[in-house]
Amino acid sequence: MQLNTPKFVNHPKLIAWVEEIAKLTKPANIEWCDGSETEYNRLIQQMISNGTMQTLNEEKHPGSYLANSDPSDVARVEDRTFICSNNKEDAGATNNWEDPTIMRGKLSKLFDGCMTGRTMYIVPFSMGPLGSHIAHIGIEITDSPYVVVSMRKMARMGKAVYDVLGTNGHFIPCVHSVGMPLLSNEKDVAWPCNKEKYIVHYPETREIWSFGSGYGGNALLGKKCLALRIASVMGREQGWLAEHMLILGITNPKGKKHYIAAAFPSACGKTNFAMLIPPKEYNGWKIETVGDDIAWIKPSEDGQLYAINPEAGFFGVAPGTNTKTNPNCMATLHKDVIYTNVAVSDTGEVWWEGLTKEAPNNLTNWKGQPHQNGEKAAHPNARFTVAASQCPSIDADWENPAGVPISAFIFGGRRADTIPLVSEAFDWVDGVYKAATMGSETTAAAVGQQGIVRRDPFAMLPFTGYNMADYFDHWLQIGEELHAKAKTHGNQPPKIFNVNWFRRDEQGNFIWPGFGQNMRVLEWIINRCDGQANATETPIGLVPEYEDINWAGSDFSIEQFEQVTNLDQDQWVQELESHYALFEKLGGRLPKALLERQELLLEKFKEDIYA
Ligand code: SAT
Ligand code: MN
Repeated sequence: MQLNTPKFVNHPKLIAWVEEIAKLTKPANIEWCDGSETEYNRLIQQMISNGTMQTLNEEKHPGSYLANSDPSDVARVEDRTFICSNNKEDAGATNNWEDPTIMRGKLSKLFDGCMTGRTMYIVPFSMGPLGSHIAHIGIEITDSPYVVVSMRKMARMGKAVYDVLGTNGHFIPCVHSVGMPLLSNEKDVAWPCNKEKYIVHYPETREIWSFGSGYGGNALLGKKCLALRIASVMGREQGWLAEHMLILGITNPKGKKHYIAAAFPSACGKTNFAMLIPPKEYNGWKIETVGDDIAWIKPSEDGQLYAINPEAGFFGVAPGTNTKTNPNCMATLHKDVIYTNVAVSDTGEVWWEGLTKEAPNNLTNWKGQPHQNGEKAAHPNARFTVAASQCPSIDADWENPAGVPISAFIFGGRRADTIPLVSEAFDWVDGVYKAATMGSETTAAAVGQQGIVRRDPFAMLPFTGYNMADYFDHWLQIGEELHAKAKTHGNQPPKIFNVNWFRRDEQGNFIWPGFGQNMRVLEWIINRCDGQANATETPIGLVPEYEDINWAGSDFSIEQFEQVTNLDQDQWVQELESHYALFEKLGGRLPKALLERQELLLEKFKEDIYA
């Protein structure tokens, strides 16, 4: 096997690792990616000729392509995702664990010869601005050209990464294979993948190994695997946070700007919220986008938190996105997009549920078959992959290596009932308790049943690379240090809020209009941070009354407000029981402060509600 190491790679350890992986996986060729446009176009053309991708209407979708996956490979596979720490306890009760020695044995068998007949690509990437002190470099070895072209949009990918790495810089090794050796007499399939899948993390050695899937969350290893699971472990050791959060900037008519970071589970509207356009009555208000999925957050010496978006692109959910729900996103998609699992019309235009009211005639669905009424044309987890720089609302500081200062955290689940539209935590510990016990209905972003409420602490259930109880403790410690420093320097640490855009009426319809109307809640949140809005105390936090929200241009009634904010006794008793169940599952390492909060909550609850 010829390594053909190019001149721009001068890192003996990296070269030795590539050689080792090549020996194991036995590819037919090795390509060191340089991230150039020529390389990108060549790979796209190659995928068009073997049927992985198709071109779209050049006028409507310049530079854009569509890939439809194997129907069995459409989402993250949580039950096949493993945190293989040396000790089981360090992975904790919410992660799948396997002994690292046993897992290495299994994987070495699976990876042995798995790239036969394929090209092995070496993809250098930086999470965070290239060369910035907060960025981390990864090298992904993959046999999927779809992964290569997607990584070029989602991360800073290419030759310049090697300049930063030099001869001995640190990188996180990521190995990915679709797990389908190609024998010389076989014709390749359009989307190779293996029934058997493994998404494996070794937190102590900071390695990622992914086998059998080509889907984004399982295969673009810079994203969930590195920037969340491995980064969360690094953050805990080094005193920072890696979170499943969007980051947005909000400027009021007086020109005062705040940044907020908001955690929602996958497919709960992070991209829409990050690109929100305020209602027209909000003259002079501006929302700008820093990131839509991941935030790396570091405390400063004066008691503030600074956040960066480690990514360079958006891998967003297409269904439901349209010129009303997210005009900024639609504008972002005007060119150079890779679509996955959307439908396409006979004129080469993409379509998904919710893009327009009616599906166009002669539509081909995401499985490549004629679309039938009553069936989904696009997969519910169909995605677009696009460079963040194309977004009209992108913030001027989105690549600032120092990050942006965070004024508030928002946590939101998808809940048909129980959880009110918005509430403010009493203090940091209370906020951590609420985030820790957050529940949300499952979505199509992960394989499995949908619409089931599960506890999704901090929207990080599938993404925390270590023991969840330790993760809560890390948040508590960061808060403690932050408050001490902030006090000394006269700064205000971020406040913590909970939101729920998804309350439904008895007919199952959403009550809150959402999207741009979320601005009204955001304004209340920002005003609370500035000490300029009223709140009423309830057992579960501080909440606005109807008149505390700005309703200019809205016909949302006081009755409807009551419906999205009311606290139902029975539902809350059940809710608290499910908090108990989570805490029981997490066991002995759970911070005492959270158990105390739970007792306090129960007491308050009884006092206020049963009184
Ligand atoms: O598929 S991804 O994990 O990248 C998206 C998501 O589920 O949040
Ligand atoms: Mn996500």
